[in-house]
Amino acid sequence: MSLMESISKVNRDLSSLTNGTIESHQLMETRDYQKNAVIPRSDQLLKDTISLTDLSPLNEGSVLGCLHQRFVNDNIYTNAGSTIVAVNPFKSIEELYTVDKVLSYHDQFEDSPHIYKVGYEAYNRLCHGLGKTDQCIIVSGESGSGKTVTAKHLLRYMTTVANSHGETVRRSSQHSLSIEQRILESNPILEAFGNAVTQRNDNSSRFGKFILLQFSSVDIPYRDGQMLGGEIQTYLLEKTRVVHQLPGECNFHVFYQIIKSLSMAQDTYLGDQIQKMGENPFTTLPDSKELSCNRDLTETLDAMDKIGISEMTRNEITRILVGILFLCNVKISALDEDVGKMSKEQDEDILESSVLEVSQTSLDQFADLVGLDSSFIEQVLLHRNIQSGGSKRRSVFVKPVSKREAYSRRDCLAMLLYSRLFEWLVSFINKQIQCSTYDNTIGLLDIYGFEAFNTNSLEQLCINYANEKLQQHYVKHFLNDLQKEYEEECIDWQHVNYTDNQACLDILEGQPSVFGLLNEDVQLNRETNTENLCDRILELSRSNPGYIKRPKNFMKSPGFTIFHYAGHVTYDGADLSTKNRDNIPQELVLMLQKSTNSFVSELFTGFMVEESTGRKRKTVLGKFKASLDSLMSTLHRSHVHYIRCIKPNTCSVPSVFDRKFVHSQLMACGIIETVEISKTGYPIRMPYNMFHQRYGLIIPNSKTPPDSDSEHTGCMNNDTIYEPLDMLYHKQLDLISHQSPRKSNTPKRKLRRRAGLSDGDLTRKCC
Ligand code: AOV
Ligand code: MG
Repeated sequence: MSLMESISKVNRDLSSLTNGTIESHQLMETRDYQKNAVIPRSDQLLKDTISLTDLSPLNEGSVLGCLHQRFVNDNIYTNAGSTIVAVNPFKSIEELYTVDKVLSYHDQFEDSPHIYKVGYEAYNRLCHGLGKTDQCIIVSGESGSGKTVTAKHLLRYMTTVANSHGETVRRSSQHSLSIEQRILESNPILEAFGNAVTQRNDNSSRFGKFILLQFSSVDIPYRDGQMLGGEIQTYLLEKTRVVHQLPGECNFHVFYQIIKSLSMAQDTYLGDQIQKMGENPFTTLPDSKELSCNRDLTETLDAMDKIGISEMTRNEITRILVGILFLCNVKISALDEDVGKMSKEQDEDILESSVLEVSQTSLDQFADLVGLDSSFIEQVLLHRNIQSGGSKRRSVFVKPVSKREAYSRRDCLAMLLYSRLFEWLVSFINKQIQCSTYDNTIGLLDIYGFEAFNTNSLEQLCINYANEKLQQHYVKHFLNDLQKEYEEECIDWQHVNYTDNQACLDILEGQPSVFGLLNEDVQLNRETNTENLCDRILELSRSNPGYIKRPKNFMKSPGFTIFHYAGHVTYDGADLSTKNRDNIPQELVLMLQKSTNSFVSELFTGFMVEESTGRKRKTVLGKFKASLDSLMSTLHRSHVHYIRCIKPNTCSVPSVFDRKFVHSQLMACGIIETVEISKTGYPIRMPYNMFHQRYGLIIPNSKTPPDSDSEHTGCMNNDTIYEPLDMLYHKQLDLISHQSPRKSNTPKRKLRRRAGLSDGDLTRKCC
């Protein structure tokens, strides 16, 4: 029998072990696989266990089988050591998220895996000062895996269990919504402005969000662990979406909400404006399933109202949004242009000497809505300022721009307005929810998931870099540091190998790196030649061969392929440098500052554009990296909890569990290694001095408390006692936190073996 035949046979035999969930035609099917693609499996596959650490044998097959079995039974959450795996059901399972459920986890009546349990653990640690008191919950997973929904449920959990007990925190005289309600109301606003339909997710977050919930200290009587406020930090809104969307994708939700709502409101000014424009007023908006599935504008405006945005400001915001749509419809053409005879390339490269004109109707509408004069806008769109001379005798010349540049100035204006509006909203929300004095925090991180499209640009580079950073934090913090700690404490430990993504991060942000080369182009103000830039980037493969590669169609479309932890992605080199430069012409900002509309001019008060060149010139990548570095510092200061979201299939439909697809996600994020380490490791750790403070009384011959967190004098007498005490410490903690006793008995068995004791001896020795 050939190798292929035997593998096929094994495959058939193994299939016959499965239960009735497998269709009969699948049992009959014969497929050929490479030997290393076959995963061993056993009847454990049928086991619906709440914790992957209980699986034996523990391997990719049994983990996959267990998650599948639970998914079929609507048990979407499973423990993987201290991490929770959440498989997106793509259907509503209401009983999972009732208020009773929240309370049953809060009161510890329930212990089965759930995101509320993670919420409980974070809140409990914060309240009882176990180790680092600041907490962070990282929700990760690929695009459409359920991070945003998970983060919303967690936020609801926190606002329910830590609410201000009816005490209304008033920030403005006319609004008396409690702080928790305000925090919750920020969600629909930011989703409307920051989420959009993508190829992967109908409600994809196009910005990263880190919400830091602020709590009172446990020492304040009657106010222990009370939520006092919050602060939202956002990361890189994908503003290019305002002017350009990939095929099958849409603009931000709020635009569709506006069209749907205003086109019905005929007797209003904006409604009339839209009616006048005919059937398809906004050619720049792609058709969208949005119109049927999206929230209504009134919901977004209601949330704005509740959070304290006045009716006048809400109207101004709506006007700006409609204005942006009109602006995107502005057409630019040359007066001497014979459009019919020109090729696309000729059309885009119309010489600077050609006199350009702008379609007046859309421009007038835009000008009216944002409080500017249309001839002033036309002047700014079609001319650029050139400065000459030193700082003392600086002169400014005005030069006409090419058609291509005029369009890019128009797009820049639209993106600038939208991104400032988004920043204004975040800052307004923060003013409404922030508390100046607080003691501890719980951070919830919901960042855009890993993305690989047919065409990937700077946005995907940033998104995938952010995911690499989070993966590195996980690998370093959980898989590496934990094992190092065991080794340092001389615990009998068999090192578990894991995939480190440091080499990929070196390619992205090291010296030299993709980021370095892209930034250098901007700082030295190099004329960008895409092919040359990509060639320089591909040179990086010399130092790190397995992580970057020349794509097959390089000659046709220069770019580079990066092998990320979650899969390989080919980045198109074409617009990378321009997007990274993100040049905002000063003239645009000065124009907006002169708007007669006070809200528009307020948006740009104090807004500074970047210097065009020099080492200090900030780039998009530079700013993004700095914001992520700051996030990483926050994570390092906090006790981190992980939730790994898994997408069960690529079609976003319920009841389909694509094993191959799920397997690739489990492998990429290191779940198998996590489970292995957790199974043999210790689930709870505590500084020595805190241990002594709690248990010193029962430690034989221990009088002196240790001097510091790491000093273990007084916590043990000798090796024999130390080890059983270690067990006692877990046992006591289990009792104190009312958690069920640890399921895994591996450390106990190990200790017994090493100390030569039976279970009974262990207990006697401890107590
Ligand atoms: P993401 O945040 O991980 O993607 P979402 O949280 O937006 O993904 O989830 C995508 C869709 O999956 C949602 O719109 C829901 O329809 C469904 N879904 C997710 N979690 C649940 C759940 N617990 N119960 C029911 N349906 C769910 V992205 O932002 O694209 O990275 O960038
Ligand atoms: Mg999301």
